[in-house]
Amino acid sequence: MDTSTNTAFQTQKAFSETFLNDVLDGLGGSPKRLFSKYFYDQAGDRLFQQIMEMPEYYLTDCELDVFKNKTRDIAAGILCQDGPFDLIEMGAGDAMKSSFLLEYLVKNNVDHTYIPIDISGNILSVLTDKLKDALPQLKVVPLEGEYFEMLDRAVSLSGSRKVVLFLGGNIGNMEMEEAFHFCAALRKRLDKGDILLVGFDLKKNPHAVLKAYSDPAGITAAFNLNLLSRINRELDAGFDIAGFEHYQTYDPVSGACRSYLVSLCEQTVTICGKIINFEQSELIDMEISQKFSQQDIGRMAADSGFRILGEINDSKNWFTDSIWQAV
Ligand code: AVI
Repeated sequence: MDTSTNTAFQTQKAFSETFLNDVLDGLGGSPKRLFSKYFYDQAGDRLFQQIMEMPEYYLTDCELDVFKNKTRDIAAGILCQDGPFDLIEMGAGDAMKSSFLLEYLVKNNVDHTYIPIDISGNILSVLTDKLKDALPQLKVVPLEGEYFEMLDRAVSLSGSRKVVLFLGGNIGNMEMEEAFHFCAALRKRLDKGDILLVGFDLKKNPHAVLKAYSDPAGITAAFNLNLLSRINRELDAGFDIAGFEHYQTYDPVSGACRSYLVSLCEQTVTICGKIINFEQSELIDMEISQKFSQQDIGRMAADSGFRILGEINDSKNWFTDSIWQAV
């Protein structure tokens, strides 16, 4: 085994251990819970791709509307200071939305380096190749790994001011308290004057929200159930997938949109030799997709050490990209 294979093996082993511990902890507690960050194995990535293409799932189209049709406003917001900068994108994926901004910056000869961060090395190499073809003048420094580890690396490499993008409404997949800690941790790594642009899904007609997460074709249900299949595949577990059903809730007052799996009968599941008991109708808390008011966003920015420079909404005012400056 060469060193790189060995390192990859160690990384995979450490990941599996953490995954197992998180699953056993989460299902050993009351209420039972699993972390939605584990949704994204290969099958989960495919299902999420299908979700983004569903007519009911408006988030992607709304943020795409902002980046495609209000590119100049976004650029004006992040170019509040002169000089070169590093544009760091957390969870860049295929940069579907940010490529409109990159194209605009390149066309207008704005000096910057694009630093996409993603957990998937594969997606980063596809993105880097794509950008090399489409925007050969663009300087790209891809960083593969966990958000904060890679952000620390980006900050240590960076000689210029920083603009960080955190798009897609991913901040909604954290509980409010956790989201605040996340923003505060980001702030700690930035200098006064640096910029953070965060995509927030806004509170809206509750029917529209609920429809986006309980689609009639059952793709969101499959996305949730796939985590049980992943646990079966990777952690030597025996979930009977047909013994669970997806259930979605939305509380328009708090803005919390939550998904659960419901155990359809009393059952026992073995995971890596450990026995987990489920009562009939017992829930597993799977994911929060928080929706925000302007006040929520204002409070989060102020409490984590930022001031809001501007908010750019899609044409329906369903989604906002909020531009913050570190104070
Ligand atoms: C990735 N994230 C912003 C999605 C969301 O809307 O919370 C994940 C998702 N879960 C169900 N559908 C989409």
